[in-house]
Amino acid sequence: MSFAISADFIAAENAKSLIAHTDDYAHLGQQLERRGISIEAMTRRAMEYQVAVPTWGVGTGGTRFARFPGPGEPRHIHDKLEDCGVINQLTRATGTVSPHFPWDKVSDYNALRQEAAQYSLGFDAVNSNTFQDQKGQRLSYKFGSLSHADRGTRQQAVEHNLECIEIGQKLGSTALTVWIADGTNFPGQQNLSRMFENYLEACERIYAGLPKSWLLFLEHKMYEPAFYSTVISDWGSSLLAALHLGPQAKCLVDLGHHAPNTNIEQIVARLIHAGRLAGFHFNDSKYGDDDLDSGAIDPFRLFLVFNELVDAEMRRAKDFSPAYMIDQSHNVTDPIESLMSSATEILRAYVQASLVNRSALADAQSASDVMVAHRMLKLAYTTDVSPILAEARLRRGGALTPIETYRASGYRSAKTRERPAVAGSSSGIV
Ligand code: AFD
Ligand code: MN
Ligand code: MN
Repeated sequence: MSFAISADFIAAENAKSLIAHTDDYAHLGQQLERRGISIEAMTRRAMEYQVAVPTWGVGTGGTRFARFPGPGEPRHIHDKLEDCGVINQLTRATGTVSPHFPWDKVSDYNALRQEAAQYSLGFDAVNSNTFQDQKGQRLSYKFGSLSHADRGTRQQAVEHNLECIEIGQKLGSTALTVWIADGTNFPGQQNLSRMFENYLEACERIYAGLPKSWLLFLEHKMYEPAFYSTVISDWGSSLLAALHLGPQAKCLVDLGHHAPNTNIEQIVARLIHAGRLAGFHFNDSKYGDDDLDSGAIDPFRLFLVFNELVDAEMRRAKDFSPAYMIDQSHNVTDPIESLMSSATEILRAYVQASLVNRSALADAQSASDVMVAHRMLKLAYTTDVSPILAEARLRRGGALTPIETYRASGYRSAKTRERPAVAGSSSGIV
């Protein structure tokens, strides 16, 4: 294993806050014991939980106005893997990376897989890209890809997705995530029904190329870049498509892809009911696809999503094994810090949701005792589980204080010297 930050350095940093941590952990243990909860069981759950990091997340993002590059940005997939390695080394919660093609293209994928393994990383779902034109591309996606009015353009987009599956197989992935930007800006621009039919027919050909053990994740998004209509704009369209395609097609929920105030946890519950919840792209938002850090704006909503997930896990819901991924754009923070913080917030929501006494909650619901039921969720949500998260990291060789340890390591300044800014870096506006 080749790590940029040494295990000794992490241990020395951990030693600085170990006494305080031991104290806090013991205190929380007593508190939970009074509620009939074993802190040991919660720590084990935290140790097992993993969320994937997107390769595009370690580069600095931007808006449609500008992109302000950060120092020491990753220049290519090799630098991105190195950064993802640091995130996992300190948090021990992000053991897989979700690549995006053609952004992360290389000539030898077996070598890339080995390179990732050196950082103890594996590959999660592969993401295709038919929302931009690539250099030398024959047909343009300006007016759409999988739903394009032109058959040849649809076929080109299908072939790109099939190529992504091929690459993914070499990397050890088992899922393809498809998000398309297809839609219209003007009423009358296209036939709304025909666009969806074109999309379905194209997806059938992608689906036919899926290996048996693979899943196809369909990601919906309400709007942007199209503003009048979007082909896969909501979970209804996504579920219709998944049901049309077959059992290997599922619906991916990106938390930022809904109208403000949408009850996302109820959408999650419906997809669980249908056995078609693919998984998540975690982020937070105030208005739209803001791609802000998970838990930064509305941590209670994140908790409520996990409340549905833990509920489904506990009652062993059928076909339930969601994939967890982060999908964020870091414009004003160091992406490594944002991703470490986000992984922690996601894990926090998971552990908090695990504190809910499910049978007592069911009793309160049966008795229509609204206040007791609601307060049970609030009790779990207001419990500070930070010592559990820290203990899980510590036991797995990570950092008690990931961001402080990262800053103390000087990793970013070392990379700033090693990675001079290059024009046309693949870390674009996402
Ligand atoms: C989009 C989607 C999707 C896509 C990404 C590309 O969230 O996950 O892959 O942005 O940058 O909004
Ligand atoms: Mn997404
Ligand atoms: Mn998005």
